[in-house]
Amino acid sequence: MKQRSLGRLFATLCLAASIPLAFAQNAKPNVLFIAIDDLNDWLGCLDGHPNAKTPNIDRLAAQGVLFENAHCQAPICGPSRASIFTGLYPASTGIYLQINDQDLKSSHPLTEKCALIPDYFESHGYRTLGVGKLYHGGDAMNTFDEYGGRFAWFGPKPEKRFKFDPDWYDHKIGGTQTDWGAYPDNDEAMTDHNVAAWAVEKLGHPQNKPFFLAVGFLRPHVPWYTPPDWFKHHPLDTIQTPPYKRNDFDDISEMGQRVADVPMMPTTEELIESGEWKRAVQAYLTCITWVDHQVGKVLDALESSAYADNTFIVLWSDHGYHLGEKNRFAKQAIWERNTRVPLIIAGPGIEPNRRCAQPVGLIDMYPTMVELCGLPENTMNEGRSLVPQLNDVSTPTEGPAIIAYGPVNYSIRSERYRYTRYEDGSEELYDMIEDPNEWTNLSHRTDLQEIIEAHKAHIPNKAAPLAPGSSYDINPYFIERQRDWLESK
Ligand SMILES: [Ca+2]
Ligand SMILES: [Ca+2]
Repeated sequence: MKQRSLGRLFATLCLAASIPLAFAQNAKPNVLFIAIDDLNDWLGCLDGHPNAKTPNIDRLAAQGVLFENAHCQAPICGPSRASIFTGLYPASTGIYLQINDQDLKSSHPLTEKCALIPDYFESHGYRTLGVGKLYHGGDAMNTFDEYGGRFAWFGPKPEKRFKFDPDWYDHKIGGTQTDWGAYPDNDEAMTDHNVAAWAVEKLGHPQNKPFFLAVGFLRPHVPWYTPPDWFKHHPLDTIQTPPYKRNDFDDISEMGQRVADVPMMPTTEELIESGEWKRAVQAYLTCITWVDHQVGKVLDALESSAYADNTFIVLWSDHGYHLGEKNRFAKQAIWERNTRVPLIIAGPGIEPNRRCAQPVGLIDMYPTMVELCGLPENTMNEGRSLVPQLNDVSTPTEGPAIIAYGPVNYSIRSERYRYTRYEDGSEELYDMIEDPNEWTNLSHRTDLQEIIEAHKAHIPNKAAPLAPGSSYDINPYFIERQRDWLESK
């Protein structure tokens, strides 16, 4: 996308003394809502990894506000997306774990009553369009006026795995799509290629109503396959592995380790032994560069469309991912790299090239978009509108980001600290400025008890029991506990 000219930008800013006033009742802006699956903070603009190559997402960040301390509300697809689309916290709905999509609305009196994002926009005069992975499952796609398809769930798959199969290891339990390598031969076979093409086509069509267009990309979700040509962006000899400390778990509880234990997934020690760590990192980075390119096509299409000047762009990922830190290659934990996500908001009246360090949640996107578009506030929304931060990035948010993993494990992320409390009461506290890798658990420091108490106060007092339809079979701890959580009232 070409940089907007300064004159044009200045004119836009003058029109928009504050963002919500920018649009009269009858001239509603559009929304382009871009979801990326399993993308951690390995973006050029987020400084998450020295090899990150994401020119298109970086240029979007340069056009708006990059929330550099944004977090999911649950560290796995289903509940994270349920929280985003309902505007409700997992502790309110009971959707902490994967849930069958047909149960999303009926799982709790609150979700039954709430309007999912597309429904809310539709009821306020919008045409809603969606394509690719938005909700975790398929049924809720009916909430869009027009849905372009999901294409293949995991993307194209070769007949045989290239690098990793849990069946090769005696001690592995369960199946995983995790694998990496160059596949298929051409871009056209990739899910994301088709998702981008559908969105580009829609942006070329005249719309007689304001639109909400949601575009859900699949990579870098496993398997980490991209066509061979994409690997040239990340030559193996340039790849740096992320920081890993062998005795890192010495100062955390057994419960903390159990909650994060996903036996089917590769461990760092295994990939060090097989010599595959760098290749796994290379493939994940390549998938990110691949998806960045697809995002770029959609941004280009918007820029050259009739909607370039009256469309808000919101780009996010549903949760983060470990690529060897903490002896794991997985999501499904409540450490920083599992919950920190890209969140960028750009559009008319939003100052370009700003970074907001305030803690925010993906749950805040719903009320933010509602306010940006001048729709009436949805009083059921539990998130906070980020319009004050879009107007001035130094405006403090009212509280930290709250992340749940099951009804009894929480992580609270403030501007500086990350506090975590597990089911058995064991705790972790990290100073994210001094210790960005979360290597030194400070929860036993007597001089920090006040800080701990201040964070602990944000753990929900009441947690809804596990929503019916939840099922989670990848982690022994959750398999053991979820029946109790379903029954607890
Ligand atoms: Ca995901
Ligand atoms: Ca440690």
